[in-house]
Amino acid sequence: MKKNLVVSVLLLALTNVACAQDVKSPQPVMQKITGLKMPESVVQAKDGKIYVSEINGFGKDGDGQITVIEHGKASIFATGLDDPKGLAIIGQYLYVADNKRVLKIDLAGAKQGRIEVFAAATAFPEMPLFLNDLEADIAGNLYVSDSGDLKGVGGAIYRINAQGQVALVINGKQDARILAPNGLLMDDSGEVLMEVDFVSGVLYSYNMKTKVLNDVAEGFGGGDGLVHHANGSMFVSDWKNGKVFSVNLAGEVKEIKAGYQAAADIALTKDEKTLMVPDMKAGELDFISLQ
Ligand SMILES: [Ca+2]
Ligand SMILES: [Ca+2]
Repeated sequence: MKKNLVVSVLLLALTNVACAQDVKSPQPVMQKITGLKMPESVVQAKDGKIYVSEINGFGKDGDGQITVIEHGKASIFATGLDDPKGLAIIGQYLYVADNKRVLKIDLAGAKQGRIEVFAAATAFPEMPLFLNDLEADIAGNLYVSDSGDLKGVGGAIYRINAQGQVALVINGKQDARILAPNGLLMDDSGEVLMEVDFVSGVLYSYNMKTKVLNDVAEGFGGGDGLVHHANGSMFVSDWKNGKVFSVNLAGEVKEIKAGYQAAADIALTKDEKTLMVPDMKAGELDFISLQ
């Protein structure tokens, strides 16, 4: 009962974020995209273009890329990345968690497609091991999860300000429950960060002001993507078991789709009518209608 109350309060705060955002209907629900090279994350820009990060060879540098999907057609947008994972858009820039660094790519104008290192590995307080999800707050800070060795050692979450300066938010040395943080979700206040852990499958909320870490829900296996819908519910993907779940305002967890080979970092379309699911091992981007 107490847990449900915590969830409701959190979701209420998160609802304000979604309402404040520009919600348009740029593209209809699309056919599954196939032939992607180990897709990990996806994001839709305001103009309707969908960007997908592709790891390609796992642990192989230089062969990662970003694909753009426009009117159902996929084409390569940027190449030469290492193992790109989490994506976030701030203004006209696409930020990419590229294994041990964070990149910034111009989405428009004369420099479209230009890649810049926004936060190098050396900018982190400790050398990152496996940078994974990216999340922006309304003030323009980025949050990035480091999933460590993916077995429970070296996990951390960092904040990167607009100047590219990196600060530790929380790590496994401070709280033993921080094993392999993956999906991140920021609330409207900019104070409460939700995260789902890839090792424990637990969904946490972390109040950065009071430094209290709360267990919100569990059972997400290899927790990966984490998003919030304006109707109050959240969606969580389980990479290891190929499933996508919804979590309602009461904190109740429901499986909405199974059968993926590896359901990676999910995202909503701008109109919030569709959930986009990169199936990493299948090399596909799937679309789940939420209507
Ligand atoms: Ca690679
Ligand atoms: Ca991820």
